[in-house]
Amino acid sequence: MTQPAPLKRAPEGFLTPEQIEDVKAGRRRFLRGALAAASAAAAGAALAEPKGGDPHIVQLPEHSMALGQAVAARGYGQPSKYETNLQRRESPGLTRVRQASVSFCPLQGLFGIITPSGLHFERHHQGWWDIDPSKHRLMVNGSDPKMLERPMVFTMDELMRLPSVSRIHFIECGANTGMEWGNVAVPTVQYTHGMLSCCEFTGVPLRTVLEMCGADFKRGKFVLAEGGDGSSMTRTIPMELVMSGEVLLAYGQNGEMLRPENGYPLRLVVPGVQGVSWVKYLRRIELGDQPYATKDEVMHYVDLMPDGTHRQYTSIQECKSVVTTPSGGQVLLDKGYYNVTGLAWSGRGKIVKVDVSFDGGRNWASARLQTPVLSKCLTRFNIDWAWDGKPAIVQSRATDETGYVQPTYAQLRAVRGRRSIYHNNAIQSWLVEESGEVKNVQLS
Ligand SMILES: Nc1nc2c(c(=O)[nH]1)N[C@H]1C(S)=C(S)[C@@H](COP(=O)(O)O)O[C@H]1N2
Ligand SMILES: [Mo]
Repeated sequence: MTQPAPLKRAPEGFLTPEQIEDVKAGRRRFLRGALAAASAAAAGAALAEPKGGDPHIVQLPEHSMALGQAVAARGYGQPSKYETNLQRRESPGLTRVRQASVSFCPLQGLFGIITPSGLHFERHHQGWWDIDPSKHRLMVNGSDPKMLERPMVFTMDELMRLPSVSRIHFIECGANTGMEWGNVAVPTVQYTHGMLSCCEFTGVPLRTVLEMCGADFKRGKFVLAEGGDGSSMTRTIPMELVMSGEVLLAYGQNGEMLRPENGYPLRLVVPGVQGVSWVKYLRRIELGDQPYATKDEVMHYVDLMPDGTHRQYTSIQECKSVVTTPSGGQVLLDKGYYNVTGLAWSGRGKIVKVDVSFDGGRNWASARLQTPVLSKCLTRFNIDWAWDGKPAIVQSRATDETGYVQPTYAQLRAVRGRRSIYHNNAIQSWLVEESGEVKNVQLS
């Protein structure tokens, strides 16, 4: 048996005396002159080369020895060049034109619960705009003159003077996972569940603005929200949600102004409700006494039931979860320990439990819920797994504070059939093959 070579480490630390001399020489060179940064980098590069081929000699890399880049080179910070694979992606052939399309959020590559603004999924019906905030207006009116004493038109500056709140909420398109109603359709969690994002939104409670306008809260039972893009996106919001103070006229997203793709400069935030009601480029709010039955509530965003009828106004996103690692398209390199992680959410409140199965639903164990666990917000869960290298089917099943448990495909299809588009919150299954490859599967 050969003994492992002793680690050659100088008593002063991780440098050999020879390397320390090199560092000093490099510093002298660096201090000497006008081309300081360039020469220091060169010195660093030289030192990073292995010496004498002995891998146990600790070599300082260039980035520990030389000056980095100047601050001004990066006005608005960008991700590392090594992270360029983490992108929103379009599902090829999903829509006829790219202006009425979706880009999916790369859930498999995110940590915690916050979606970076540049990776927030996008859903546009008529393309996105970068609207001049100094020209944008929000009109607030009543369906008849008595509904609201003082109809008003607000500039962005006027809205941004009002008392504001910041809250973290998920937004999920009602069509998320919609391609999977019939059978497995897409390979990765980005495409199965990526019409989902979660940000800190900042804005003025809609209730505050309605109060300023002298709204008649006895007669006013619904509001209509209308967008300023070509889609004329209009949605009815029930007053209970508005009166709770949760519905926001939002201009902030993750600490800065909304991104153009996400409705800059003003969007409605309707926690727990499907994405379509989070009207972007918001230009008008009307208070009324009945639902508006707009095109986006009659022709679209209705649930086709097995008997051929359509279910309307099913706006709340029911409790749902998904394992993001391991998930479709990933490869486990070897058997042994894995931190299995995923996301759970409910449009009705907080997540109280997430169970995970590794054998297709025969046995379940409770995952650790990571704090914060917030209402109508993504909750991150983690659970330990020692993979024995045999085929496994990984699933997660969430329960929310109302006691509702996420259904299996069999349970969901018994009620909803297989031909719907919206509101598929079934338990997702990932097959881990012996090779370590992970595939999207459905258990019948
Ligand atoms: N004005 C306007 N608002 C809109 C839409 C739109 O096309 N126009 N799309 C809706 C739909 S269907 C969804 S799922 C969400 C998507 O929001 P996001 O693009 O910020 O992810 O915005 C909603 N609000
Ligand atoms: Mo949507």
